[in-house]
Amino acid sequence: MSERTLVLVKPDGVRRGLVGEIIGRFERKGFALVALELRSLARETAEAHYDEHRSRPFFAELVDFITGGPLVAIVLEGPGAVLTVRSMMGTTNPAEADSGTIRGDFGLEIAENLVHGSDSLASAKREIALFFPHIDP
Ligand code: 3AN
Repeated sequence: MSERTLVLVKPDGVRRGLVGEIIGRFERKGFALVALELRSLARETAEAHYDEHRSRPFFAELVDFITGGPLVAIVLEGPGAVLTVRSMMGTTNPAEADSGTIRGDFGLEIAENLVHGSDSLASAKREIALFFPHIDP
């Protein structure tokens, strides 16, 4: 079934010039671009986005990082988008991610892991509404 999911090219990906590479992978896979914007996140938006991690020791570092420069927010659409995007990203820690995944090919550190993708359909709906309130999640 066709789904929508939220993808972020995080500030490290933008800084390193990997926006085209990362979006290109999703385009070549066959996903449709529904929304795409370069923007800097307000602290409140970042804290809402990462709400589930609020009690984790790395929360402040995570919010500093994600608000530390422009990122690219994208809504992608396609069959099974949530799971397929997650598999194309690779595991959270890039040092352990498989080659052929975005994190496996371009990352080394967990705190700078280049991309975000919604981890469930429910998260996708919540995150799309947070980033693109005018778009149907
Ligand atoms: P994913 O991004 O693969 O869904 P989550 O949801 O477990 O991973 O973590 C959200 C974000 O929090 C990660 N993308 C990563 O940037 C950051 N993060 C997770 N674990 C750590 C950690 N141990 N140290 C620093 N940052 C972390």
